[in-house]
Amino acid sequence: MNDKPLDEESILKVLNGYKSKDLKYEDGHILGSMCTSTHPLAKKVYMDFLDSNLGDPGLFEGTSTIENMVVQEIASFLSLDKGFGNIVTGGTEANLMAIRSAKNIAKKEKGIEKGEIIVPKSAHFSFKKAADMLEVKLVEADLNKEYRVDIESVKKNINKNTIAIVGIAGTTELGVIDPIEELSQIAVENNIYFHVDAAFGGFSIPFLKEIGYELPNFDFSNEGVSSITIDPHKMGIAPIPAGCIIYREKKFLDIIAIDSPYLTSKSQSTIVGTRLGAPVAATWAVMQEMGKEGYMELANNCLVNANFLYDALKKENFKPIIKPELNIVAFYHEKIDTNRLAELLKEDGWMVSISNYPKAIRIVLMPHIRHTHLVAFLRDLRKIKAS
Ligand code: 0PR
Repeated sequence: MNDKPLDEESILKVLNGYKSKDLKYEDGHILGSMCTSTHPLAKKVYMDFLDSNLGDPGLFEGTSTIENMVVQEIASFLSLDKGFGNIVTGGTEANLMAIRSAKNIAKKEKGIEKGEIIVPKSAHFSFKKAADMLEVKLVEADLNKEYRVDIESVKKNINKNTIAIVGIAGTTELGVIDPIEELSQIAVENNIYFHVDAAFGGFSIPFLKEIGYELPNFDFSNEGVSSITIDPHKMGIAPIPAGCIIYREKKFLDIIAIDSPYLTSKSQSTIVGTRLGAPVAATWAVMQEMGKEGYMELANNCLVNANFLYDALKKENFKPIIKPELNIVAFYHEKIDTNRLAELLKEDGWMVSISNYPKAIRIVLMPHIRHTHLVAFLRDLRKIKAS
Protein backbone atom coordinates (compact mmCIF):
# COMPACT_ATOMS: atom_id res chain seq x y z
CA MET A 1 0.00 0.00 0.00
CA ASN A 2 1.22 3.51 -0.77
CA ASP A 3 2.30 5.57 2.26
CA LYS A 4 0.84 8.85 1.07
CA PRO A 5 -2.68 9.38 -0.25
CA LEU A 6 -2.91 9.45 -4.04
CA ASP A 7 -4.90 12.07 -5.89
CA GLU A 8 -8.16 11.11 -7.59
CA GLU A 9 -6.90 11.69 -11.11
CA SER A 10 -4.00 9.27 -10.81
CA ILE A 11 -6.18 6.65 -9.11
CA LEU A 12 -8.75 6.79 -11.89
CA LYS A 13 -6.03 6.68 -14.52
CA VAL A 14 -4.64 3.43 -13.11
CA LEU A 15 -8.10 1.90 -12.83
CA ASN A 16 -9.06 2.91 -16.35
CA GLY A 17 -5.91 1.25 -17.60
CA TYR A 18 -7.11 -2.04 -16.15
CA LYS A 19 -10.72 -1.47 -17.21
CA SER A 20 -9.61 -1.00 -20.82
CA LYS A 21 -8.49 -4.66 -20.75
CA ASP A 22 -12.05 -5.82 -19.92
CA LEU A 23 -14.41 -6.82 -22.70
CA LYS A 24 -17.53 -4.74 -23.25
CA TYR A 25 -20.95 -6.28 -23.80
CA GLU A 26 -21.76 -3.56 -26.36
CA ASP A 27 -19.02 -4.80 -28.70
CA GLY A 28 -21.06 -7.94 -29.22
CA HIS A 29 -18.17 -10.35 -28.70
CA ILE A 30 -19.38 -11.78 -25.37
CA LEU A 31 -21.41 -14.67 -26.71
CA GLY A 32 -21.43 -17.07 -23.78
CA SER A 33 -22.63 -14.98 -20.85
CA MET A 34 -26.00 -14.71 -19.11
CA CYS A 35 -25.24 -11.17 -18.01
CA THR A 36 -25.57 -8.06 -20.11
CA SER A 37 -25.00 -4.30 -20.15
CA THR A 38 -26.52 -2.37 -17.28
CA HIS A 39 -29.51 -0.22 -18.11
CA PRO A 40 -28.56 3.53 -17.85
CA LEU A 41 -31.32 4.27 -15.31
CA ALA A 42 -30.16 1.32 -13.20
CA LYS A 43 -26.64 2.79 -13.07
CA LYS A 44 -27.99 6.10 -11.76
CA VAL A 45 -30.24 4.51 -9.16
CA TYR A 46 -27.49 2.10 -8.09
CA MET A 47 -25.17 4.98 -7.21
CA ASP A 48 -27.96 6.70 -5.27
CA PHE A 49 -28.52 3.66 -3.04
CA LEU A 50 -24.91 2.68 -2.58
CA ASP A 51 -24.93 3.24 1.18
CA SER A 52 -28.07 1.32 2.03
CA ASN A 53 -27.64 -1.99 3.87
CA LEU A 54 -30.53 -4.43 3.90
CA GLY A 55 -28.70 -6.51 6.48
CA ASP A 56 -30.05 -3.97 8.97
CA PRO A 57 -33.41 -3.09 7.40
CA GLY A 58 -34.67 -0.98 10.32
CA LEU A 59 -32.09 1.62 9.34
CA PHE A 60 -33.15 1.52 5.72
CA GLU A 61 -36.91 1.16 5.88
CA GLY A 62 -37.36 2.81 2.50
CA THR A 63 -35.07 0.38 0.69
CA SER A 64 -36.59 -2.49 2.63
CA THR A 65 -40.03 -1.46 1.34
CA ILE A 66 -38.63 -1.41 -2.19
CA GLU A 67 -37.36 -4.97 -1.69
CA ASN A 68 -40.87 -6.09 -0.73
CA MET A 69 -42.30 -4.27 -3.74
CA VAL A 70 -39.90 -6.05 -6.11
CA VAL A 71 -40.64 -9.43 -4.51
CA GLN A 72 -44.40 -8.85 -4.88
CA GLU A 73 -44.12 -7.69 -8.49
CA ILE A 74 -42.05 -10.71 -9.44
CA ALA A 75 -44.39 -13.04 -7.52
CA SER A 76 -47.35 -11.59 -9.41
CA PHE A 77 -45.98 -12.52 -12.84
CA LEU A 78 -45.18 -15.98 -11.43
CA SER A 79 -48.90 -16.48 -10.66
CA LEU A 80 -48.63 -15.92 -6.92
CA ASP A 81 -50.81 -13.30 -5.19
CA LYS A 82 -48.54 -12.93 -2.22
CA GLY A 83 -44.95 -14.12 -2.30
CA PHE A 84 -42.29 -14.32 0.39
CA GLY A 85 -38.62 -13.91 -0.37
CA ASN A 86 -35.63 -11.71 -0.96
CA ILE A 87 -33.49 -10.05 -3.55
CA VAL A 88 -30.21 -11.87 -3.13
CA THR A 89 -26.78 -11.95 -4.76
CA GLY A 90 -27.75 -14.27 -7.59
CA GLY A 91 -29.01 -17.69 -8.58
CA THR A 92 -26.46 -19.42 -6.39
CA GLU A 93 -27.62 -17.78 -3.17
CA ALA A 94 -31.28 -18.26 -4.13
CA ASN A 95 -30.76 -21.98 -4.80
CA LEU A 96 -28.82 -22.34 -1.58
CA MET A 97 -31.67 -20.74 0.38
CA ALA A 98 -34.24 -23.02 -1.27
CA ILE A 99 -32.28 -26.15 -0.36
CA ARG A 100 -31.80 -24.87 3.20
CA SER A 101 -35.56 -24.39 3.48
CA ALA A 102 -36.22 -27.86 2.11
CA LYS A 103 -33.71 -29.40 4.48
CA ASN A 104 -34.99 -27.62 7.57
CA ILE A 105 -38.65 -28.27 6.79
CA ALA A 106 -37.96 -31.97 6.16
CA LYS A 107 -36.16 -32.22 9.45
CA LYS A 108 -38.92 -30.46 11.36
CA GLU A 109 -41.92 -32.09 9.71
CA LYS A 110 -40.56 -35.54 8.85
CA GLY A 111 -37.53 -35.95 11.08
CA ILE A 112 -35.21 -36.53 8.09
CA GLU A 113 -31.59 -36.17 9.17
CA LYS A 114 -29.63 -37.24 6.08
CA GLY A 115 -31.53 -35.68 3.20
CA GLU A 116 -31.22 -36.22 -0.53
CA ILE A 117 -32.09 -33.82 -3.33
CA ILE A 118 -32.97 -34.94 -6.83
CA VAL A 119 -31.73 -32.54 -9.49
CA PRO A 120 -31.68 -32.98 -13.27
CA LYS A 121 -28.29 -33.88 -14.70
CA SER A 122 -28.51 -30.47 -16.40
CA ALA A 123 -28.74 -28.54 -13.10
CA HIS A 124 -26.44 -25.59 -12.49
CA PHE A 125 -23.37 -26.32 -10.37
CA SER A 126 -24.77 -24.12 -7.58
CA PHE A 127 -26.68 -27.22 -6.43
CA LYS A 128 -23.38 -29.03 -5.99
CA LYS A 129 -22.24 -26.16 -3.76
CA ALA A 130 -25.53 -26.33 -1.85
CA ALA A 131 -25.26 -30.09 -1.38
CA ASP A 132 -21.70 -29.78 -0.16
CA MET A 133 -22.36 -26.92 2.27
CA LEU A 134 -25.62 -28.31 3.61
CA GLU A 135 -24.41 -31.90 3.67
CA VAL A 136 -27.25 -33.32 1.65
CA LYS A 137 -26.77 -36.01 -0.98
CA LEU A 138 -27.07 -34.83 -4.57
CA VAL A 139 -28.84 -37.34 -6.79
CA GLU A 140 -28.73 -36.60 -10.51
CA ALA A 141 -31.73 -37.64 -12.58
CA ASP A 142 -31.19 -38.57 -16.24
CA LEU A 143 -32.29 -36.46 -19.16
CA ASN A 144 -34.50 -37.57 -22.04
CA LYS A 145 -33.73 -37.13 -25.75
CA GLU A 146 -34.84 -33.50 -25.60
CA TYR A 147 -32.42 -32.83 -22.73
CA ARG A 148 -35.28 -32.36 -20.26
CA VAL A 149 -35.30 -34.28 -17.01
CA ASP A 150 -36.63 -37.81 -17.43
CA ILE A 151 -39.71 -38.18 -15.23
CA GLU A 152 -39.21 -41.92 -14.73
CA SER A 153 -35.66 -41.32 -13.53
CA VAL A 154 -36.92 -38.77 -10.98
CA LYS A 155 -39.60 -41.19 -9.73
CA LYS A 156 -37.09 -44.01 -9.48
CA ASN A 157 -34.77 -41.94 -7.30
CA ILE A 158 -37.37 -40.88 -4.72
CA ASN A 159 -36.91 -42.54 -1.36
CA LYS A 160 -37.71 -41.86 2.29
CA ASN A 161 -34.81 -39.41 2.57
CA THR A 162 -35.74 -37.25 -0.43
CA ILE A 163 -36.11 -33.70 0.85
CA ALA A 164 -36.40 -31.85 -2.46
CA ILE A 165 -36.94 -32.23 -6.17
CA VAL A 166 -35.54 -29.56 -8.47
CA GLY A 167 -36.79 -28.65 -11.94
CA ILE A 168 -35.20 -26.12 -14.27
CA ALA A 169 -36.97 -23.51 -16.34
CA GLY A 170 -34.23 -22.59 -18.76
CA THR A 171 -31.22 -24.86 -18.32
CA THR A 172 -27.81 -23.22 -18.14
CA GLU A 173 -26.37 -25.03 -21.14
CA LEU A 174 -29.29 -25.37 -23.55
CA GLY A 175 -32.10 -23.18 -22.19
CA VAL A 176 -34.64 -26.01 -22.13
CA ILE A 177 -37.58 -26.12 -19.74
CA ASP A 178 -38.16 -29.25 -17.66
CA PRO A 179 -41.67 -30.78 -17.44
CA ILE A 180 -42.55 -28.69 -14.39
CA GLU A 181 -46.25 -29.68 -14.36
CA GLU A 182 -45.40 -33.37 -14.09
CA LEU A 183 -42.66 -32.77 -11.52
CA SER A 184 -45.11 -30.70 -9.49
CA GLN A 185 -47.59 -33.57 -9.49
CA ILE A 186 -44.93 -36.01 -8.33
CA ALA A 187 -43.93 -33.61 -5.56
CA VAL A 188 -47.55 -33.29 -4.40
CA GLU A 189 -48.16 -37.05 -4.48
CA ASN A 190 -45.03 -37.70 -2.42
CA ASN A 191 -45.31 -34.60 -0.21
CA ILE A 192 -41.83 -33.37 -1.20
CA TYR A 193 -40.52 -29.81 -1.47
CA PHE A 194 -40.31 -28.76 -5.14
CA HIS A 195 -37.95 -25.98 -6.22
CA VAL A 196 -37.88 -24.49 -9.71
CA ASP A 197 -34.66 -22.90 -10.87
CA ALA A 198 -35.83 -20.22 -13.29
CA ALA A 199 -32.72 -18.09 -12.77
CA PHE A 200 -32.39 -17.75 -16.53
CA GLY A 201 -35.91 -18.34 -17.88
CA GLY A 202 -37.94 -16.56 -15.21
CA PHE A 203 -37.76 -13.13 -16.78
CA SER A 204 -38.57 -14.35 -20.28
CA ILE A 205 -40.95 -17.35 -20.21
CA PRO A 206 -43.94 -15.43 -18.74
CA PHE A 207 -43.51 -12.64 -21.27
CA LEU A 208 -43.00 -14.97 -24.25
CA LYS A 209 -46.18 -16.82 -23.23
CA GLU A 210 -48.02 -13.53 -23.17
CA ILE A 211 -46.95 -12.87 -26.77
CA GLY A 212 -48.30 -16.28 -27.75
CA TYR A 213 -45.31 -18.64 -27.68
CA GLU A 214 -46.34 -22.07 -26.48
CA LEU A 215 -44.17 -22.76 -23.48
CA PRO A 216 -44.79 -24.99 -20.47
CA ASN A 217 -46.26 -23.75 -17.23
CA PHE A 218 -43.33 -23.40 -14.90
CA ASP A 219 -44.62 -21.17 -12.12
CA PHE A 220 -46.72 -21.20 -8.92
CA SER A 221 -49.85 -22.06 -10.92
CA ASN A 222 -48.53 -25.61 -10.36
CA GLU A 223 -49.66 -26.38 -6.83
CA GLY A 224 -46.54 -28.40 -5.99
CA VAL A 225 -44.09 -25.56 -6.60
CA SER A 226 -42.67 -24.46 -3.23
CA SER A 227 -40.11 -21.90 -4.43
CA ILE A 228 -38.67 -20.30 -7.55
CA THR A 229 -35.24 -18.81 -8.25
CA ILE A 230 -35.48 -15.97 -10.77
CA ASP A 231 -32.57 -13.64 -11.51
CA PRO A 232 -33.13 -9.99 -12.34
CA HIS A 233 -29.43 -9.76 -13.25
CA LYS A 234 -29.88 -12.17 -16.15
CA MET A 235 -32.87 -11.59 -18.47
CA GLY A 236 -34.28 -8.96 -16.10
CA ILE A 237 -31.41 -6.69 -17.30
CA ALA A 238 -30.82 -5.44 -13.75
CA PRO A 239 -27.27 -4.88 -12.49
CA ILE A 240 -25.23 -7.53 -10.66
CA PRO A 241 -25.78 -8.70 -7.92
CA ALA A 242 -29.52 -9.16 -8.26
CA GLY A 243 -30.95 -12.63 -7.82
CA CYS A 244 -34.34 -13.39 -6.33
CA ILE A 245 -35.95 -16.21 -4.41
CA ILE A 246 -39.73 -16.40 -4.09
CA TYR A 247 -41.46 -18.82 -1.72
CA ARG A 248 -45.11 -19.84 -1.80
CA GLU A 249 -45.36 -19.85 2.00
CA LYS A 250 -43.87 -17.77 4.78
CA LYS A 251 -42.94 -20.90 6.72
CA PHE A 252 -40.17 -21.65 4.20
CA LEU A 253 -38.48 -18.33 5.02
CA ASP A 254 -39.12 -18.67 8.75
CA ILE A 255 -37.55 -22.11 8.91
CA ILE A 256 -34.20 -20.72 7.72
CA ALA A 257 -34.34 -17.56 9.87
CA ILE A 258 -31.39 -17.07 12.20
CA ASP A 259 -31.70 -14.80 15.24
CA SER A 260 -29.91 -11.47 14.89
CA PRO A 261 -30.83 -10.04 18.30
CA TYR A 262 -28.83 -6.81 18.27
CA LEU A 263 -30.00 -5.68 14.82
CA THR A 264 -33.12 -3.70 13.94
CA SER A 265 -34.67 -6.86 12.51
CA LYS A 266 -34.58 -9.79 14.87
CA SER A 267 -33.83 -12.46 12.30
CA GLN A 268 -32.22 -13.01 8.90
CA SER A 269 -32.96 -15.69 6.32
CA THR A 270 -30.53 -14.71 3.58
CA ILE A 271 -27.06 -16.28 3.44
CA VAL A 272 -25.42 -12.88 3.11
CA GLY A 273 -25.49 -10.59 6.18
CA THR A 274 -24.55 -7.05 5.17
CA ARG A 275 -26.54 -6.75 2.00
CA LEU A 276 -26.44 -4.07 -0.69
CA GLY A 277 -29.66 -2.09 -1.24
CA ALA A 278 -28.38 -0.65 -4.53
CA PRO A 279 -29.26 -3.61 -6.80
CA VAL A 280 -32.70 -3.82 -5.18
CA ALA A 281 -33.57 -0.19 -5.98
CA ALA A 282 -32.00 -0.52 -9.43
CA THR A 283 -34.04 -3.67 -10.15
CA TRP A 284 -37.25 -1.89 -9.17
CA ALA A 285 -36.35 1.05 -11.41
CA VAL A 286 -35.56 -1.18 -14.41
CA MET A 287 -38.80 -3.12 -13.93
CA GLN A 288 -40.83 0.10 -13.93
CA GLU A 289 -39.09 1.48 -16.98
CA MET A 290 -39.47 -1.80 -18.89
CA GLY A 291 -42.99 -2.76 -17.88
CA LYS A 292 -44.51 -5.98 -19.22
CA GLU A 293 -44.35 -4.61 -22.74
CA GLY A 294 -40.64 -3.90 -22.47
CA TYR A 295 -39.87 -7.43 -21.25
CA MET A 296 -42.11 -8.92 -23.96
CA GLU A 297 -40.19 -7.08 -26.64
CA LEU A 298 -36.81 -7.91 -25.11
CA ALA A 299 -37.50 -11.63 -24.72
CA ASN A 300 -38.94 -11.78 -28.23
CA ASN A 301 -35.94 -10.00 -29.80
CA CYS A 302 -33.53 -12.40 -28.10
CA LEU A 303 -35.51 -15.42 -29.26
CA VAL A 304 -35.75 -14.05 -32.81
CA ASN A 305 -31.94 -13.72 -32.80
CA ALA A 306 -31.62 -17.27 -31.46
CA ASN A 307 -33.84 -18.62 -34.23
CA PHE A 308 -31.96 -16.65 -36.88
CA LEU A 309 -28.68 -18.12 -35.65
CA TYR A 310 -30.16 -21.63 -35.49
CA ASP A 311 -31.40 -21.47 -39.10
CA ALA A 312 -28.18 -19.92 -40.39
CA LEU A 313 -26.02 -22.55 -38.65
CA LYS A 314 -28.04 -25.36 -40.20
CA LYS A 315 -27.57 -23.86 -43.66
CA GLU A 316 -23.82 -23.77 -43.04
CA ASN A 317 -23.78 -27.46 -42.08
CA PHE A 318 -23.20 -26.87 -38.39
CA LYS A 319 -25.31 -29.07 -36.13
CA PRO A 320 -27.48 -27.29 -33.58
CA ILE A 321 -28.27 -29.60 -30.64
CA ILE A 322 -31.93 -28.57 -30.38
CA LYS A 323 -34.25 -25.94 -31.78
CA PRO A 324 -34.01 -23.11 -29.24
CA GLU A 325 -36.79 -23.01 -26.69
CA LEU A 326 -35.27 -19.93 -25.06
CA ASN A 327 -32.41 -17.71 -26.25
CA ILE A 328 -29.55 -20.21 -26.19
CA VAL A 329 -28.12 -21.97 -29.24
CA ALA A 330 -25.63 -24.83 -28.89
CA PHE A 331 -23.98 -26.42 -31.92
CA TYR A 332 -21.02 -28.37 -33.23
CA HIS A 333 -19.45 -29.32 -36.55
CA GLU A 334 -18.87 -32.96 -37.38
CA LYS A 335 -15.41 -32.28 -38.80
CA ILE A 336 -14.10 -29.69 -36.35
CA ASP A 337 -13.21 -30.47 -32.74
CA THR A 338 -15.38 -28.30 -30.50
CA ASN A 339 -12.53 -27.09 -28.26
CA ARG A 340 -10.49 -26.23 -31.34
CA LEU A 341 -13.45 -24.37 -32.83
CA ALA A 342 -13.79 -22.33 -29.62
CA GLU A 343 -10.08 -21.49 -29.79
CA LEU A 344 -10.27 -20.42 -33.42
CA LEU A 345 -13.30 -18.26 -32.66
CA LYS A 346 -11.39 -16.68 -29.78
CA GLU A 347 -8.56 -15.80 -32.15
CA ASP A 348 -11.16 -13.85 -34.11
CA GLY A 349 -12.30 -12.14 -30.91
CA TRP A 350 -15.44 -14.20 -30.19
CA MET A 351 -15.86 -15.35 -26.59
CA VAL A 352 -18.10 -18.39 -26.71
CA SER A 353 -18.60 -20.96 -24.01
CA ILE A 354 -18.61 -24.73 -24.33
CA SER A 355 -21.46 -26.86 -23.05
CA ASN A 356 -20.62 -30.11 -21.37
CA TYR A 357 -23.64 -32.25 -22.04
CA PRO A 358 -23.61 -32.56 -24.93
CA LYS A 359 -20.30 -31.02 -25.87
CA ALA A 360 -21.03 -28.04 -28.09
CA ILE A 361 -20.33 -24.37 -28.68
CA ARG A 362 -22.89 -22.51 -26.58
CA ILE A 363 -24.15 -19.07 -27.53
CA VAL A 364 -26.41 -17.11 -25.17
CA LEU A 365 -28.34 -14.53 -27.15
CA MET A 366 -28.48 -11.82 -24.51
CA PRO A 367 -29.88 -8.35 -25.28
CA HIS A 368 -26.43 -6.96 -26.08
CA ILE A 369 -26.14 -9.29 -29.09
CA ARG A 370 -27.46 -7.63 -32.25
CA HIS A 371 -28.30 -9.10 -35.63
CA THR A 372 -25.22 -7.40 -37.11
CA HIS A 373 -22.98 -9.17 -34.56
CA LEU A 374 -24.45 -12.51 -35.60
CA VAL A 375 -23.86 -11.77 -39.28
CA ALA A 376 -20.19 -11.03 -38.52
CA PHE A 377 -19.96 -14.16 -36.33
CA LEU A 378 -21.37 -16.34 -39.11
CA ARG A 379 -18.90 -14.84 -41.58
CA ASP A 380 -16.01 -15.87 -39.31
CA LEU A 381 -17.49 -19.34 -38.80
CA ARG A 382 -17.67 -19.77 -42.57
CA LYS A 383 -14.03 -18.71 -42.85
CA ILE A 384 -12.96 -21.23 -40.18
CA LYS A 385 -14.93 -23.99 -41.87
CA ALA A 386 -13.24 -23.28 -45.22
CA SER A 387 -9.71 -23.24 -43.80
N1 0PR B 1 -29.24 -21.36 -12.09
C1 0PR B 1 -29.10 -21.35 -13.42
C2 0PR B 1 -30.08 -22.07 -14.29
C3 0PR B 1 -28.01 -20.65 -13.98
O1 0PR B 1 -27.83 -20.67 -15.31
C4 0PR B 1 -27.12 -19.97 -13.13
C5 0PR B 1 -25.94 -19.21 -13.65
C6 0PR B 1 -27.33 -20.02 -11.73
C7 0PR B 1 -28.41 -20.73 -11.25
C8 0PR B 1 -26.43 -19.34 -10.76
O2 0PR B 1 -26.58 -17.98 -10.88
P1 0PR B 1 -25.46 -16.95 -10.35
O3 0PR B 1 -24.26 -17.14 -11.23
O4 0PR B 1 -26.13 -15.64 -10.52
O5 0PR B 1 -25.20 -17.26 -8.94
N2 0PR B 1 -25.65 -19.34 -14.99
C9 0PR B 1 -24.57 -18.67 -15.68
C10 0PR B 1 -23.64 -19.75 -16.21
O6 0PR B 1 -23.09 -20.54 -15.43
C11 0PR B 1 -23.78 -17.69 -14.86
C12 0PR B 1 -22.86 -16.90 -15.71
C13 0PR B 1 -23.17 -15.61 -16.06
C14 0PR B 1 -21.66 -17.42 -16.18
C15 0PR B 1 -22.33 -14.85 -16.81
C16 0PR B 1 -20.80 -16.66 -16.96
C17 0PR B 1 -21.14 -15.37 -17.29
O7 0PR B 1 -20.29 -14.61 -18.08
O8 0PR B 1 -23.49 -19.80 -17.41
